[in-house]
Amino acid sequence: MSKPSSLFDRVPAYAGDPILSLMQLFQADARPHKASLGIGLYFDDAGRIPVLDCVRQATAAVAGEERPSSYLPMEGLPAYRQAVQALVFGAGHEAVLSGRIATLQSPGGSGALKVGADFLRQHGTAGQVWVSDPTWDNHVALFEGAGFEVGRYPYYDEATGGIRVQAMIDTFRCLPAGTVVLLHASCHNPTGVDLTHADWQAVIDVVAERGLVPFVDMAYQGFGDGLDEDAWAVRTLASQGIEFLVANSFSKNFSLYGERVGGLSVVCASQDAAQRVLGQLQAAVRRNYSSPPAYGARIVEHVLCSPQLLALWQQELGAMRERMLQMRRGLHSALNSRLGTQGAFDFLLRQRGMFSYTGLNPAQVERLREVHGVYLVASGRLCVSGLRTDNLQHVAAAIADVLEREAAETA
Ligand code: KET
Repeated sequence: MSKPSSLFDRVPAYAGDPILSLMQLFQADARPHKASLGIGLYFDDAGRIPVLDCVRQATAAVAGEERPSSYLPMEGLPAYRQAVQALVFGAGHEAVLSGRIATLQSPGGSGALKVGADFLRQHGTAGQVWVSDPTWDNHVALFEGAGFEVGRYPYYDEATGGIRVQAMIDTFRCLPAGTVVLLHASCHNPTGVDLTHADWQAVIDVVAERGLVPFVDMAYQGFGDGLDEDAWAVRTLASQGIEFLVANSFSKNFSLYGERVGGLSVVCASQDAAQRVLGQLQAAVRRNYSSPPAYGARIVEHVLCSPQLLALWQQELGAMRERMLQMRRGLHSALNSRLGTQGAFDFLLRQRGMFSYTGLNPAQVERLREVHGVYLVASGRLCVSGLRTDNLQHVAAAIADVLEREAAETA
């Protein structure tokens, strides 16, 4: 008699996530000179994930409050939600003052994207979302998981290192009304290449003309040019009467990855609509995870609501941003001097945020990892915050090696 088959015999093995699996490989690597330039984590110049001073102070204050751990409301803490609106849109923005934004506390940026996608799938008009080519891989999985069909609009131009704005707009022009378009507020992941203000305006015009629904992912507010600067597109969309969604995250800018702190805001035409939308967001939360975790949100709320800690956070965030720019400049000059080139790596200086798209192919990325212990994502994405004063030369030598090898092989 053959053994009865078990329920899960046919469950396929998981191939692993292209970004998260790198973190495990890296941790298992015993080489002391290894460099983590894969996952989007901010490291300081000593290679540590920092505990921000503002977070340290807020943690002490929150711990001293000693309150029972009841469930939070489905939509999260009221003061936190208000603080998120002020940070994302600006406290004096007409859309905030008129109460036409529904904001929800979410488990990180990912939780905001999932709740927003579920909400749109149920109450939006079309089951299609278009994402940039390329984009953060998980966008596709998240939206497909919520029942969307995912299309890709042209974005990065490999030939110039810029953006194919006209092709992007032409694609938008052909999309049916109600189609969701996923846009990156700043610090585009994985390319580091952002739309200019003029590009944004052209995109907003076609979004308005076609009745498209922007879903803006703002995972890196403050990592590009500043808190207000990085929110420019979001605030402009809100001023121009567009109805749209924004997912924001405090994983990176507060260095609070594990606490899962973020927000989802839906900008509506009226306060009445925002109240009904908030109700349906609550329903979406209830059937996903019921209510959000409290700890990280209390810390972020404490910082955002205290003028002194808010100023400290802005200062610490500014230092993180400056360090990443410094590392971009450092890698740029180290590569140019090793390879005797001049303009070849200028993209490092033009791109913004944590990531640079290097143009290295999967075989080169593999060689970087295997031979040199330098970890990049297979797409060639390099996380500049994994660079440090004391590993810049090693990383530059490793990249120079794989580039020279390729040149020798093709000669
Ligand atoms: N959006 C984007 C564009 C993004 O890069 C990340 C994380 C998230 C949302 C998720 O944010 P969170 O608050 O952690 O849920 N990106 C890095 C980590 C990851 O892949 O999860 C990364 O690209 O390395």
